[in-house]
Amino acid sequence: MDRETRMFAESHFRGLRGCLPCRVLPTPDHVDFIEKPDSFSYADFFKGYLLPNVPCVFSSAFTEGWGSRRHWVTPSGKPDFDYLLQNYGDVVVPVANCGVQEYNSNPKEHMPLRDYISYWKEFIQQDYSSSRGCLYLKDWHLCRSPFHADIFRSFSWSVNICGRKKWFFFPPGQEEALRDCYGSLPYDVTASTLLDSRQHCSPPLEVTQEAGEMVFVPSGWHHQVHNLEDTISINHNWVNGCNLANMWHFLQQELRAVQREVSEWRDTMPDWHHHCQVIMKSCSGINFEEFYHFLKVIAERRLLLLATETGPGEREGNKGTGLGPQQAAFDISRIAEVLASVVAHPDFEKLDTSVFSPRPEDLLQQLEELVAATASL
Ligand SMILES: O=C(O)CCC(=O)C(=O)O
Ligand SMILES: [Fe+2]
Repeated sequence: MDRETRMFAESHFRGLRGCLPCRVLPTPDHVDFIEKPDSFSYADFFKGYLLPNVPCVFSSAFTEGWGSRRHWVTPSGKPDFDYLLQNYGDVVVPVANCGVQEYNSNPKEHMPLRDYISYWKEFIQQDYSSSRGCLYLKDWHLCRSPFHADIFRSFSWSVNICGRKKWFFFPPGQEEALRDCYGSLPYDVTASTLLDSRQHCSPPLEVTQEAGEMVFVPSGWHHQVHNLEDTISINHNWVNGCNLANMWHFLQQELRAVQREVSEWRDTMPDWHHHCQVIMKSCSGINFEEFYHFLKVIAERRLLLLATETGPGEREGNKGTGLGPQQAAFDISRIAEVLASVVAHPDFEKLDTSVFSPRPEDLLQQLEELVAATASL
């Protein structure tokens, strides 16, 4: 990240005055397609998509050099089962049954990839049907995934190594109009039974993703994905200074939901707040203590980077290869803002933070001092 981009980003967040970005920006009416890697920089991505939190699609030119696009795919563009079998046949993979709904997801089983590939070949031979139903290999997706937003409101990218997918995107907040009378989100946003509720929100943004193309999924955008043909894709999720506040907002919502569920025991259980954190951990995968630990680990890495990389000639970052001091300084300013809110949260105050190292208030003070010191970096 260069200095100008960081200044742009920091003034963007100052302008939001603590509001979540997704609540204030208008929704685009289309998804941008980015054609040429040579004329598109990380700063362009940061300013055009990460900060405003809007989706985009990168052309297959961006993934042309990927080994998986050469090795996993036959010359006719189909999954290369022989190659996958030879190289990964023994790997045990999680497989979901898409025909069976279990809450808002699908039941999963584990099997060696070779068994999954036998199933897949048979499925193709039987004209895309099987008495075993439509089985979905997690991470190497084979069929549609239910409507969801990504874990912890992370960003993600998804590349089709081969095959095509259809994406439906709803900007943050629009999913509220799709909830049923119990507050649950629909399993399938394309279901005809949903047409009524879909009248209350704008139509989703639709994208057809071709082989080699990469879709950027912004934070908190609900989406549903359909495989249009035999498809292998690689996905990656991440959080940075741009969506960290969204993650914290999401975790507070999760805790409130737990507290609502078990509110009737509040007065009879002396350690009710502690139990809410335990339940939150098991339902959401993380609790407030772990979130503090997450902030701490990232903050310490950024502090280290700033301490070692702020010599002359280092200030603009490593021309796209590493994080660079400007991004580190930006992330620290965002962590400081979020940590200030964490420390002041009544449920965080109930934790025994005297055993945390460093103490949250001390880390916050250190970060705030650094924010002041790096303002002119
Ligand atoms: O491609 C798919 O089937 C779903 C990808 C996705 O949205 C995810 O893994 O979060
Ligand atoms: Fe997703």
